[in-house]
Amino acid sequence: MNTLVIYPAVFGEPSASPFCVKALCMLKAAGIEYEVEETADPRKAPKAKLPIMATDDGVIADSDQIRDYLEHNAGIDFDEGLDRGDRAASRAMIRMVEEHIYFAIVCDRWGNDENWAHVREAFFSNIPFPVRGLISGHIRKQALASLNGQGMGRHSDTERFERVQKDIVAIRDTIGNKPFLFGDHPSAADMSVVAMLSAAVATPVETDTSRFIRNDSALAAYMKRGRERLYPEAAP
Ligand SMILES: N[C@@H](CCC(=O)N[C@@H](CS)C(=O)NCC(=O)O)C(=O)O
Repeated sequence: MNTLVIYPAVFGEPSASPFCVKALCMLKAAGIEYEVEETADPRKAPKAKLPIMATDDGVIADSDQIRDYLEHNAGIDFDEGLDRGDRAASRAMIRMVEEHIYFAIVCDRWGNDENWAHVREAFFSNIPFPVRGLISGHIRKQALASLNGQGMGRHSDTERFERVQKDIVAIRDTIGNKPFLFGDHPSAADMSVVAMLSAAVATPVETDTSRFIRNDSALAAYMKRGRERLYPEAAP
């Protein structure tokens, strides 16, 4: 049996992490048997990040490698029907969303004091009260240092939004009049994009990014379609 290990549900999403939501979507689409284990502590994972998937062949870390594993072992092609050009565009789209927009969302959640109050409550409330503040403060400090190292944390709120807004418009323009990014059916990129935009919108206190996505009727319709197809249990 495959076991997908993810962060628990939060803010109306099936997991606090868009990478975990994407992995859930892939497992559902692959049609294989699996169970889900939730943990708030990634330290024992091979790369100290979630999601991971325990399989008969060992532990697979990273949603990208989980995709490779499923495509090689479950006979699925998440980009079925896409030509080479669209497959290339899909890969670039996934990288843009996961390696750029994602970090802006982390800034909005962990850097913004108003959002941090919600994140602290949602992620750390099971830690005993006397040490909760210390542990959550330490983890926040580490998260902000990583954002600084990665670079996104060095931009002002306005600069960050200006960068991410261009990416979001590129997503909207790629969808165009189609139901999904590359056609009538969701492909691998939709799993990343729907999970990531949903994470942005689910951020408790509105930011420029969440407002921009929420107020865009084409994107809102796309996300609704995507959630209904990919993880209907969380669709409104
Ligand atoms: N490239 C990884 C990214 C996974 C990732 O960044 N997970 C975050 C949560 S969204 C995490 O576990 N972070 C823990 C940490 O950095 O300490 C994937 O696609 O699975």
